[in-house]
Amino acid sequence: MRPWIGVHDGNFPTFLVGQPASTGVQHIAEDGVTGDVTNVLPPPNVCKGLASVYSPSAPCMFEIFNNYANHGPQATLGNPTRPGKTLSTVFQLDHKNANNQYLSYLVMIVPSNDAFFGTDSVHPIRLFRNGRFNDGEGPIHFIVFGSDILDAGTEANDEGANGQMDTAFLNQKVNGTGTHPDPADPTVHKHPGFIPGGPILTGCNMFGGTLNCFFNADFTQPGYQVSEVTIEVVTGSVDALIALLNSLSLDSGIAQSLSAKLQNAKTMLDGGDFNSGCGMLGAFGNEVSAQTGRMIPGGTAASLLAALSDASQADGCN
Ligand SMILES: [Ca+2]
Ligand SMILES: [Ca+2]
Repeated sequence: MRPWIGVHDGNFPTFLVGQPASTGVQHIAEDGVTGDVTNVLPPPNVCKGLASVYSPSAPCMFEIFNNYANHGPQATLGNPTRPGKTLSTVFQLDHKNANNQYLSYLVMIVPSNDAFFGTDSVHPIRLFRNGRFNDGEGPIHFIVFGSDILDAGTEANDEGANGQMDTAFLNQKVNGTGTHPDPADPTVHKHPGFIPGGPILTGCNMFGGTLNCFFNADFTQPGYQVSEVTIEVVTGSVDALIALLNSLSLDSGIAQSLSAKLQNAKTMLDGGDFNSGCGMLGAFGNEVSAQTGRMIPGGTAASLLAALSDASQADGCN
């Protein structure tokens, strides 16, 4: 539910198994509260002012991340998300920016007291290497299994068994209620799974006018798939340049040569190979410059070079 995703320099601390969770991770694991003020659906999702066990002055993940000196963009996606649904977002990153090199994420499991998954402090996802996305290996893709689910250790896993109303998305009415910390283990640890025959595995709730039941939520089953994650390069910066070139009436030999360079650059950039793609854009610029006033009129060349500058900037080539 409501994944938090942030891009940074590789040193942003999220959590460590065996150590107590931060308040920010507690907010995410117990209530899916990431502090994204753009999230307007109930429960109120702002970092501060939660009427709960949390200290009003304690920073939530969103603020911790913004206060981290070497951060890039971050995002919070959606709200309660049903199985099979896809969430996505696009970040504008610069492969040369030291604060755009790694990605971390944290996701709450609902319903639960404090089940979550994500990247720990020492294993953020490396995005760029040698000027290439994923070192030129294509999209980053992986499956999160039930065995990857963690318990934040911040709340007892009562699941409302004794009339408690503490389990988010099942019966909890107010964020932050529950027995804190988890008496079973107050540190982040592998989640033991939901209580067999307990309120979650036998329960249902109404949300958004739909009855949701959780009979298949035993993620301790072998091979249980929780989530599928894909991180890939999205470009398009060269498309405008290609369209401009195609709209011109240049000498066919020159046009073919320039078009080939742009198609190659597009292929390289789409594949995340920024060094080669930027080099190819540079070769395109050199050819345009060399032909300016010869096979390419000066005004036309200026238009191409301006569009090239935009494309180069969008892909961090400058
Ligand atoms: Ca717990
Ligand atoms: Ca709770």
